[in-house]
Amino acid sequence: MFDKQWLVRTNQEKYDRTMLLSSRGIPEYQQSSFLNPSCEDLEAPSNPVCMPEIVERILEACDTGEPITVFGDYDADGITATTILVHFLRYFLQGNVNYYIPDRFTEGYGISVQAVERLKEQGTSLIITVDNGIAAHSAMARAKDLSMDMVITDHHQCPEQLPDCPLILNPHLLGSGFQYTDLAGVGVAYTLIRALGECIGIEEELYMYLPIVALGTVGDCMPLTGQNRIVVHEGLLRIGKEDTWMGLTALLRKSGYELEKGKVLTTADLGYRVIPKLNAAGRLGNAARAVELLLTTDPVCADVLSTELLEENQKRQETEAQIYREAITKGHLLSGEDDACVIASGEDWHHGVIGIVASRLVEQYGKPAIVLARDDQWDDGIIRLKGSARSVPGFNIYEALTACSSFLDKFGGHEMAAGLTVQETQVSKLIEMLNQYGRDVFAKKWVPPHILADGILRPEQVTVPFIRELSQMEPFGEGNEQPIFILTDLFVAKTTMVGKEGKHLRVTFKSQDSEGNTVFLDGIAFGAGHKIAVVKAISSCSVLCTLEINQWNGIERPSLRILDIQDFHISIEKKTQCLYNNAYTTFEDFTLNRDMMKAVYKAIVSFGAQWTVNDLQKLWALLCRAGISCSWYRLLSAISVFQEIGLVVQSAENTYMFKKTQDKFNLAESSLYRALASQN
Ligand SMILES: [Mn+2]
Repeated sequence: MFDKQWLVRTNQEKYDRTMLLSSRGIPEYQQSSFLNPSCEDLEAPSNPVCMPEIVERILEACDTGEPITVFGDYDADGITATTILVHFLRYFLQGNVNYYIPDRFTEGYGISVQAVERLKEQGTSLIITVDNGIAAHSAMARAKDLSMDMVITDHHQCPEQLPDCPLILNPHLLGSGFQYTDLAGVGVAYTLIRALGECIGIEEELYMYLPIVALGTVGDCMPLTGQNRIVVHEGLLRIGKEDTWMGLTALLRKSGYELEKGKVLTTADLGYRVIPKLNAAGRLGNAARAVELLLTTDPVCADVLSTELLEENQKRQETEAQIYREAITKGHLLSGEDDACVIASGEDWHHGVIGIVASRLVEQYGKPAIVLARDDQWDDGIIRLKGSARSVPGFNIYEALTACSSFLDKFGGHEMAAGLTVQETQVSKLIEMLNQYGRDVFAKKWVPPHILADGILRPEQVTVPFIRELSQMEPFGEGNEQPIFILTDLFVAKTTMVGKEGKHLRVTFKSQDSEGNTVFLDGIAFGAGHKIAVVKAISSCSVLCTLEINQWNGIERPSLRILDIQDFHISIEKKTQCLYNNAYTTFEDFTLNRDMMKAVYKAIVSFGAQWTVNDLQKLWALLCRAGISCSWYRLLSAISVFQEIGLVVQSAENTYMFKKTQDKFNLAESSLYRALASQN
């Protein structure tokens, strides 16, 4: 709270859904189909160019009872893709089908030569990959040697040289024929099913797969636009409504979700309740259990397996919490405060959860994180560490690792997430090299912490009908985020701590509508209970929030989900162009200048050499009493600037020291100062 710059997409005061959608790049003539997603608008499954050959090969195999193996992956996308294809081939085509999910630890991602050989021994003569295969050159070559056929269906970026396979279905393939390219692995598998269904004259029956397609699409964080929006919208409507997928229903019920009439699940329900449990199967053990759960038609089996996955997820959370606690302690944390990335390492940390721990470290420290664990898969006597990296926008971790490749044994991934293997003796060089990369990146472009908002609203615009109108834009998620608004001219009327141990903060705001009537708005800030004293002390403020409808005693009222608060009024008259994102504007109150820096400096000097986070409020009050309009944002940013140029150092957790110096200091050495000052 208070430490992020707010940017807004538009500054028009009158705000409606049409304008909102237009500003998000959806022109007015497309808005009606966007707001009413329908299966009728799904792309023709016959579009992909090699679909006829693929369909023919699969139908032939099913007709003759040829053994087919669906080769999947151990994440939610791979699990759901495997599920729907196996189900369809068995149920509608009576195919002789089994499936194979590689082991995360012994085999890793994708189909390997060894797996192909094993399948050959088992009698398989046709392999269909889902959610993998586009880089399986050697596996494909081996399959050919063994006179097995392979159909590759995948949604990952294509390598320059493709596997020697005539039957490839991948929307990213140049000239693939797919019109929509952002499908998940399960979306590609569903396209194949629809093409097969078309051939045998079934269409609407295939809507039964939509809940599972939705699950994988959300699980893989695909943008919820175009086709994905249709399948997720339609899938959510159908979950628990029909008599199918009892394993999914069992999982939902046991996760505390009541599938009552008329209630529609959201992507967040899938994201929090279901997907982690499917993923947990493969993180700690065998992912095939998740496929079995989704496929089962036996209530006992659904009960047993859903309980098992819940327990696995519990175990995963405990392991993760344990590793996280260790990761932030001295012995394990290898990087220092000034390093570009957070790097932690542990002997026996579980490889299945280090990626999640890395994500938590990114949240905690606000910079890229790499978590390393001992890798025992080598027998050359050299100690190696296997790691998972997660990043922040603006720091391309794949590019960064590429710059470090001479110190790495293995690495791969993309902008925001990557994996790597490094020799223990090379870790310090890796840190040094990442710092170099970080300096280069930030020298080019420094982006201060910020939040993007869709628009500014007057308090009286926050009404139940308006929020209902916005909810037609659901499902929200990647590529279609829930709208975020700035509300200004508010006053804090009441604050209370709520929830377990007062974890959350409930705030009531007071304002006036354009006719001068008093308006009250309720909001909640999750995880901000400890900020109560600070929020109580401010009076006039602005809020950045999403909007929700709260039902209480049968009465519906708008409710703000507070993402951030500032202790000043945002005013359109004081807008200023955002320098690092020119589609957005920001406001003068989010800038710094020399006079402000001087004032904060003087206040710090008079306060004393050392202070804790709790003293910040006194510091802030000191400035207010001196008549300086120093907002919390400016105070915190000024301290960050002083930290950056070495005037302030963090001496312990939550404790800061002011370093007295005779030298003149140069504010321009701080990239944060440069970014915030140049916006004046
Ligand atoms: Mn995938």
